[in-house]
Amino acid sequence: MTRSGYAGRMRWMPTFAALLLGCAGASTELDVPRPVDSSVDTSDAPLDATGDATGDATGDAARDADDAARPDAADVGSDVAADAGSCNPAADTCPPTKHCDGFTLKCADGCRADEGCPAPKRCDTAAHACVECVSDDHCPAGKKCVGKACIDGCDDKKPCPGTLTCCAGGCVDTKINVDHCGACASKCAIVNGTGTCMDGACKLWSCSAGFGDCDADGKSCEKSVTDDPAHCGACGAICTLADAVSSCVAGKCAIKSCAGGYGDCDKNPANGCEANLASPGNCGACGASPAETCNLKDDDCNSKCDDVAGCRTAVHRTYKASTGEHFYTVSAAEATGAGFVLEYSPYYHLYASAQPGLVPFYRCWVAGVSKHFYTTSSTCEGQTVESSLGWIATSATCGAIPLYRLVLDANGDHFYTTGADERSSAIASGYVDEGIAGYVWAGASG
Ligand SMILES: [Ca+2]
Ligand SMILES: [Ca+2]
Ligand SMILES: [Ca+2]
Ligand SMILES: [Ca+2]
Repeated sequence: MTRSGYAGRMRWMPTFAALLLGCAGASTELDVPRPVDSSVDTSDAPLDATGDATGDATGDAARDADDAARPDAADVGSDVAADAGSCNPAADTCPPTKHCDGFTLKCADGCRADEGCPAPKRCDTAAHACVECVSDDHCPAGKKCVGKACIDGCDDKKPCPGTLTCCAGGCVDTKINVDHCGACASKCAIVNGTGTCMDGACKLWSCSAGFGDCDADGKSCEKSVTDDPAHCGACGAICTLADAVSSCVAGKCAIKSCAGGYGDCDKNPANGCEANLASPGNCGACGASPAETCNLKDDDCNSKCDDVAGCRTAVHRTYKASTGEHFYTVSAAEATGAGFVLEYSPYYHLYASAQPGLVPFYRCWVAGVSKHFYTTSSTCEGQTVESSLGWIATSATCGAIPLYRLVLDANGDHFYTTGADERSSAIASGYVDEGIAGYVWAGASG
């Protein structure tokens, strides 16, 4: 070791140099502190050449000889040992788990090298702390050293392990990664849905609420299933509501309109237009119960036409054996007077007043045979008009039944019956069928 070696030591801790040199037994000339390093080096030369000559030749000679046999590090180590624990930060020989503190020049806690840390930790030689990593090289593939810790990351110099690909600084499996499906930045995007990356190809995973993959291409949820009655709530979910034209509202089947004669009276679209609007309580409209009136219609939808009192008038059937005349009258007294015997009271009914579709049923007198007959002819077919019994139907309306007309040529008696069997019997006994006189009602109402 030369004198410059001592000068170098003085560079780190000039104020401590006296103690160090004193312990080593160096010459007192070197004990003089040098305030500035550079000046030490330059001023040492003339010092050694002159005033130091004696000192160098004596005290230094023995130590220099010892120095020559050992490397500087060992030399310093021995100095540290000799100096009761002192060390040299520039040639740290502290145990690996410790380091030479630059201020105290003593071994302090904190690693000085990797071997001072439990594997696989590394020594952060600046902070003298055991850390996971100091540089990217200390991290496995697919991880980078950030903040002394290996975290996921990659770049050109730090590739990903195995078959993973470095995309946007991260290691991904492009076979399954939805953001990098098949290739970096190839995002697996599904129209109105979410996708999944399978073997590098983007596949439909699920559709967003209200949409469906109705063309089943597995790539898009192209169809809104909230407003199409053919795809209502789901693809192919057809709205088929009873007696209704369906619509789809918010993904549920709804009634656009009802078939004629039907109504959605319970406001429950599931059972369609469930109400027959020709039923009691829903007569003509939901909840409607119109009153029955004399109009040849079942106003209250109870399947009984004009089932209300006062619509019809009773016609009695009577017979006079002495003349063989069948007589029909609305007068009960007339039906039993002048030798007439009541057969049916009432026999049938006519309407008491005019209604659409009804015509007067005239009572006529045939002077030639002194008998009555009945016809819708306003001129009594050329005979004498006596009166009108009431109003008769020309078709089987409102529960009307046929009133058959026959005549017996032998005495000119006109016979009217509502019984087909009786008509047949009459024909069998000599009466001639004259067809249907009109349509009458068996009951006073209904
Ligand atoms: Ca599709
Ligand atoms: Ca309904
Ligand atoms: Ca009725
Ligand atoms: Ca009616």
